Amino acid sequence: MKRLLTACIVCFLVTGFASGQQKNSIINNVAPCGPVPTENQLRWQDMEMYAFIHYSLNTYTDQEWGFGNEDPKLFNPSDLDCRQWARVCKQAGMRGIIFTAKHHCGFCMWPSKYTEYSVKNSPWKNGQGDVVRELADACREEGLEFAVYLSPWDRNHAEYGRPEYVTYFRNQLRELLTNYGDIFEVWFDGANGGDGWYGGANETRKIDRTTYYEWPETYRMIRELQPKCLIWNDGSDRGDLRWVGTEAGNIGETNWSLLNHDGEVTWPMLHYGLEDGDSWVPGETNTSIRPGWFYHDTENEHVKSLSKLMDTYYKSVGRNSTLLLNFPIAPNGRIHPTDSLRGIAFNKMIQEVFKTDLAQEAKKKTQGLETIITFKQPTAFNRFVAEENIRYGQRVKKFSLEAEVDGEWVPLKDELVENGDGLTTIGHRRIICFPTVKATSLRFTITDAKCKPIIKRTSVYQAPELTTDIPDSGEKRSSSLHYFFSNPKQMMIDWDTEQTITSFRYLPPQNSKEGIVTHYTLWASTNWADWTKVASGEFSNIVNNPIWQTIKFAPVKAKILRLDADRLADGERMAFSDFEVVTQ
Ligand code: FUL
Repeated sequence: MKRLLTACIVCFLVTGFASGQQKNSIINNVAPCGPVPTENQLRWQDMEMYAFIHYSLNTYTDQEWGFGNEDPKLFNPSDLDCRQWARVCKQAGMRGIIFTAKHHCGFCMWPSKYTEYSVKNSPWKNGQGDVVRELADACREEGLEFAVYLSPWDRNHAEYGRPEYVTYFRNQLRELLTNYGDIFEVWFDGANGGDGWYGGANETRKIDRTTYYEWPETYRMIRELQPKCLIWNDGSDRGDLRWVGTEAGNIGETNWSLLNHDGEVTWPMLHYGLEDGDSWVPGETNTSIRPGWFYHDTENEHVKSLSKLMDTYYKSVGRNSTLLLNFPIAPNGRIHPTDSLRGIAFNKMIQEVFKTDLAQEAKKKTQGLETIITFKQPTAFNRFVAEENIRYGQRVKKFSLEAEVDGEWVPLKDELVENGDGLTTIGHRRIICFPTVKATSLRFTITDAKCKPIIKRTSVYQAPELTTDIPDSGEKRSSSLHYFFSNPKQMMIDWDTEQTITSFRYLPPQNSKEGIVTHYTLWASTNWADWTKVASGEFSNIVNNPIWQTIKFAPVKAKILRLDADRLADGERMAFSDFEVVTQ
């Protein structure tokens, strides 16, 4: 195995290994290694997951990009509820929301005083409404951070392409940065298709992205108005954060948080960062929970599955990036129940996977660049997490992982990485996924680093397998009902609207006793937070005679039902052939 020849000491700052005082003294002696993050970037990186919300006239025209001539009168949601958005996002584990205050069509979701093309000329709330305000308030109530997407490309504005438009754009940005409290990020989409309505000109307008928007001037204004705000810009001027070169929801397995301040940025630089870059510009992985960014009825069946979302998590947060996950708003003004459920299930699964750090109870020994975690007894695990203290720069280039099985060291590979380069870069957090291994010890070896590595934490987990016998995407849909498994022994059933429920019916698997629920508890909730026990008991003789089982109870109001499998006839996961809910 290749090792560094320099005698390096890995500073482990895990609780229990170094006391608080030791921590400080170790850290105080460390010199930064290359570019380092700003306080804003450090805070941002800790957010890990936050939501995008796409909502505009497109929602009513079934488009992804509006042309700029869509009628503001189309904006008239029956049930717009920013609190619902914020609640869903919070339960989905999002720490903030970035809202499309203005998308490419130019329609403003706040009553900007610089244009007539906004909510003020829509029938919604008789033109008195302000979606940006409602969402900013809702975020604050839920303890979420708030941010705005303001499209530089504006297909409505007559002056787009001329200097007057840049003044208009800056005026709008000033409104957003002064009237809505703290803004954690501004998102300047670089898309520019050229053609548009442009106040009736209906033509193609090309701009020079490197000069037209005069970004340095705009950045100065942002820094002055919102000193804690991060700038995302995939245009020519380097902001604080970078795009990762794809909207599919993944960043490179090698991911340096560095770029060069000047010069062209190529796709590999976006996706993998630049090992020797001169500036700290970390990658933000943006993707939508659906195929599109805006809501389309036709995509209701294509909301990303739980396993796809977990894959996205591992390939973003697990690769030294953050995850910006989009929830589109449906025409009624709410997040669709399928998206909410999937988002919530996603967060629950993350909590489930990272619930117990198996390394806590184990013995950890670090010598030079090698750490051995020895378990009390052979232990099954399938996830390894390493975190660098990035405050002092990103240092680790390569590392290896091995498990000791029956006295032999077996190499562990990242199953989400196809190339043969081994394990590369750590950064803020690197999660390595591999098939479950039962081992007595785990060896983590840093084989190449730019400077003396500073590892903040290492941890080990056993994630439940997401196997096909628990469908993570094929929700049962009878009328407006959806269901999913929040864990192998718990099924959630949700409706778009509150129901009065009188019984629940369960048909067990017909050909095997594996997964048959013999003892159950049924819970009801109207808000995901408060649960009322509806019934509990046993399904008598269910194994020998696997027929429909009916649980009857006094009518109960619920939006969500939860079935806990308290005991199974066999196996570790509940299973069923069918179920029904009887409503009044
Ligand atoms: C892209 C835009 O063109 C899409 O409409 C969407 O807003 C996405 C986040 O960025 O560049």
